[in-house]
Amino acid sequence: MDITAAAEKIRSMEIRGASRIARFAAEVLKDYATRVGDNFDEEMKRAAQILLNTRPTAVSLYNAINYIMRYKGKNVEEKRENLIKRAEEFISWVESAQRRIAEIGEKRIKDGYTLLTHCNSSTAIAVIKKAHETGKNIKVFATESRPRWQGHITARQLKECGIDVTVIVDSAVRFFMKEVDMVIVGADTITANGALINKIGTSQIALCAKEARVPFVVAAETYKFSPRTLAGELVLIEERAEEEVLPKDLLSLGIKARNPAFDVTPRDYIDVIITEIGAIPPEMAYIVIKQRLGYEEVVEEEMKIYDYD
Ligand code: RUB
Repeated sequence: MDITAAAEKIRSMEIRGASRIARFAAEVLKDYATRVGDNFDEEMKRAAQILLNTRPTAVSLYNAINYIMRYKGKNVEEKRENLIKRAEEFISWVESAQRRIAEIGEKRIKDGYTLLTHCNSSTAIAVIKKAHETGKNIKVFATESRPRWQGHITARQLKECGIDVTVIVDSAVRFFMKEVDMVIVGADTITANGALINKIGTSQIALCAKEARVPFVVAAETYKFSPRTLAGELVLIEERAEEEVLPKDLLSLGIKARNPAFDVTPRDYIDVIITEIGAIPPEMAYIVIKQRLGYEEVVEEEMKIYDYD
């Protein structure tokens, strides 16, 4: 696939959700590597940069690209082979991590639980599905997740598995929280200090959960942890077009809209992060980044190569 077309699929949210975006980028780079000629390094770097400039918030994209772009080889053929191998390794990391998270996470869900989830997280859904498959009788509240209605995708996916699911408007979370036993959401990024960046509205849900003493659980693969934040960088929150929020007739009156796609939930609101290496407290984010993501290599070398626009 043409790199610009692939990037557009991510930008337009045809491909969306942090895991899917990362996996898609890995597949695109792998495919591109099979077609690049002599200018291998320059061409691959250019492709990586185009993909990186699509959506700035989910660090999974950055981590996927960094993992793959650390290919080595003495000549173009060796480099190509190594890049393809690394892309395949990353893709199997995505698959196996989600399976493991589902196994670990489902243990937190008791028979008869009512869960609440926000947006459409394939990782959170994997946990919920696993609990259902192990025979637990569960109900799920899925928030609409305005303005892009990802909650409808979640509701459909859960219903297709035979799970009892009820869609609620985003502003009804506090109203229903007293009926909820556990909140489970995915992650776009986990920062070095254990904060969660996820779909806009997540932090309000965490606030309501804390008030009602309902556990707030995050399902996140270790490639959602951000080495850049360990180097002191702040996560850039994507702000999308006004048109996603307001119809044209209102915009034409000069009414403005703001449309941040994500927000930050401080670590004090998070009970546990379910990763493929275990159910960890958010305070462990620093260790995950140091040990799992090759912090020194990523931050001190590659961070100089890739810049967001
Ligand atoms: C998706 C979103 C999801 C995370 C995790 O936002 O916030 O909760 O990406 O998803 P958008 P997953 O729809 O704007 O991409 O667990 O599938 O990686």
